[in-house]
Amino acid sequence: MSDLVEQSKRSAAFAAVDKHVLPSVRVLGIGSGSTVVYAVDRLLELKNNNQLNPKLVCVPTSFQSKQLIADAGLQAADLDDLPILDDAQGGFTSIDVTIDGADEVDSELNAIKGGGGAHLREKLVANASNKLVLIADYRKDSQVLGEKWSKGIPVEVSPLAWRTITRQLEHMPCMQKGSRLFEDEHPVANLRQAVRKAGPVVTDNGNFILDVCVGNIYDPPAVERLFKMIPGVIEVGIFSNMASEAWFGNSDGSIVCRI
Ligand code: ABF
Repeated sequence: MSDLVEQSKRSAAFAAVDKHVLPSVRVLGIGSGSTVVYAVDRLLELKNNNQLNPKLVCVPTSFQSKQLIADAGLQAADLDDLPILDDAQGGFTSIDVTIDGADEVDSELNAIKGGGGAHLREKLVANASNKLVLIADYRKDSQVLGEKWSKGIPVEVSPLAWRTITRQLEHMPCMQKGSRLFEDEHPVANLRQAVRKAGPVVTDNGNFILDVCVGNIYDPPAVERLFKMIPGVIEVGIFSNMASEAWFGNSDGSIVCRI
């Protein structure tokens, strides 16, 4: 990875943490991936300067993020062990803000996630958060999903029916009610393989991942819903209308925040 890319991940992560992890934040979701490592670096600096809430609790989205939290000496908690923030108002969120990476983010803040295979837990944590803030380098910033991320939409599936689900995904129509959902007439779903042909990648939850190539995605919420309806699909790596902000580090050292 070039220094420029690493520097841009770091600057996006630091800026997002500085804006959102104020001493008032009690519960923080911690995403997964290499950009989030920089976010935790910044949290550690703030902790050492006594600038974090002393009661801060962090909610991990993967074994990797659990380890990052532990290594930084921060307190971890599981999502369902936390109280609901605004119970009296009938809400369901228990996390103030979650900071997470992404594989691609479009102009409306829809995202592809799951390149690291953690999108089930990432979506559960994002859904339970008042705010989802994405952090990424300039290579992930796009107008239309699929423009930049060419590896396909990560779909976590039950190992019991992955071949059936593969066929069903590959027969998914690209049009619905006269409008185009995605570019390719014939989607291709690839079972994600471990390095050196060591068999399928198995997620933290014991499932497989299909990477579904469809070209550009013109209607992310509709594609997310369609894929999600297939029995055996556990979670789809399209996060439509979930993020409230995305921070991108640019190659010239500047930072862009999209809202
Ligand atoms: C997680 O890590 C994922 O949803 C996404 O696939 C990936 C991004 O990783 P990186 O920050 O290393 O590009 O956030």
